Amino acid sequence: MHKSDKIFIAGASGMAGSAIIRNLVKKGYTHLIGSYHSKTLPEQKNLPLKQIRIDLQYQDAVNQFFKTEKPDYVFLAAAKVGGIQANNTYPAEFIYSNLAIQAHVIQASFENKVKRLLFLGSSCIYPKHCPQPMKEEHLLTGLLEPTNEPYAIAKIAGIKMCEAYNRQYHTRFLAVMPTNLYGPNDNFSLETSHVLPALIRKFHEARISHAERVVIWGTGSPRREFLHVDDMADACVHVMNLPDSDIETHLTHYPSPCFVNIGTGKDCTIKELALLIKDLSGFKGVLEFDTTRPDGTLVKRLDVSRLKNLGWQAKVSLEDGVQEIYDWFVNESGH
Ligand code: GFB
Repeated sequence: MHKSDKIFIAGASGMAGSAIIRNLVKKGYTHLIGSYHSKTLPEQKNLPLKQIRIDLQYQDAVNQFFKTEKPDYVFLAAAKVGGIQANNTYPAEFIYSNLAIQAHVIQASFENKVKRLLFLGSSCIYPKHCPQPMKEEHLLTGLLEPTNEPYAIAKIAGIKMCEAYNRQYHTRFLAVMPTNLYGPNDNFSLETSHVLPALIRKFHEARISHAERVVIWGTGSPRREFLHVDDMADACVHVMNLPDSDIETHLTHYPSPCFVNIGTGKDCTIKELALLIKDLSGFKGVLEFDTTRPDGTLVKRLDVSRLKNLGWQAKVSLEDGVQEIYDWFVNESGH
C-alpha cells in the first residue's frame, strides 16, 4: 500500500477496526475511509479519516458506497461479535449478520477492482477437538464447538469466498484468523462480552463495592490465548503489505490456504487469567466458579509459525496488555 492509497476500513468504530486505523495513521497512511454502523469514536475526530455510516447488511448501500468511493484496499473488520453467552443466545444474528456483511463487501470489492482485501476471521473456525497447536491446514477436519458454530460457519464461508474469488477471478483476497482479542474499545457488558473484559469489570467493581466474591463462569480450566488488538492490527497491516511474490506463493496459490493465524502461541487457563486480573485490581475476596455456565472449547492455541515465516511476531505480553486495558477501563468508566 502506498501512503496516499485509498484504504477502506469496514467496522471503523469496533475494537479491531479502530486498532487498524490507529496502526495505519501511525505508519503515515493519509487517505482512510471508515464505515460505522451506530457510533463514531471521539478518538477518531482529528484523524485523516472520512467516516461514513453504512449498514453493511444492505447490499444496495454497500454497492453504492463502493461505486462512489472506489477504495484501493479493504480491511473487512466489520462483524457481529461477542463472547460465549452472546454466541449461544443469538445464533441467528451471528450467522445472518456476518454472512450478509462479508458477502456484500467481498463481492463489491471484486466488482470495483480492489487491489487487495483482508478479511478478519476468528480462531473458532477450527474443530472443537483440533490437534494443538492449531494449524491453518486443520480447517474443516472435524466438528465445530456448538456454542459458536453459527459464527464459525459464517467465518469459514468468508474464507472460502476469498479462496473462490482468488481461484476464479485472480483477486488478492486474504484472510487472518486472530485468537481471542482484547484492547481499547472492547465490549465490557457482562452478558455479551468476552472473558477478559468481563473479568476486568467484575474484579474492579468488586473491589470498589467491597464484595466478598467474584463469579467466574464455567470450571476455570479451559485454556485460551489472548492477543492485544494493537498487535493484531500491526499483523493485519503487515499481511496487507506482503510482497506480491509472498502473496502468490503462500496465500493465493490454490489449494494452499488464503489465511494465516494471528496469535502469541501462548495460552493460560481461565483461572490463571482471573488470578492475574484479581492481583491487578487489589480485590481481596474469593473466586467462585459457576459451573452451570458453559466452558466452550477446552483448548484452542494457534500455531503461529506461518505468520512468523512471513516476518511477523506478537510483541505485547499478557501482563503488560492486561494492565493497560485495566487502566483504560478505569479511565473510561470514570471510577
Ligand atoms: O471469551 P469467551 O466468552 O469466549 O469465554 P470463547 C472464554 C471462557 O471464559 C469460557 C469463561 O470458558 C467462559 O465460560 N468465562 C469465565 C467467562 N468467566 C466469564 C465471564 O464473566 N464472561 C465470559 N464471557 N466468559 C468466543 C466465541 O468463545 O471466542 C466467539 O464464542 C469467538 O465465537 C471468540 O470465537 C474469540 O473463547 O469461549
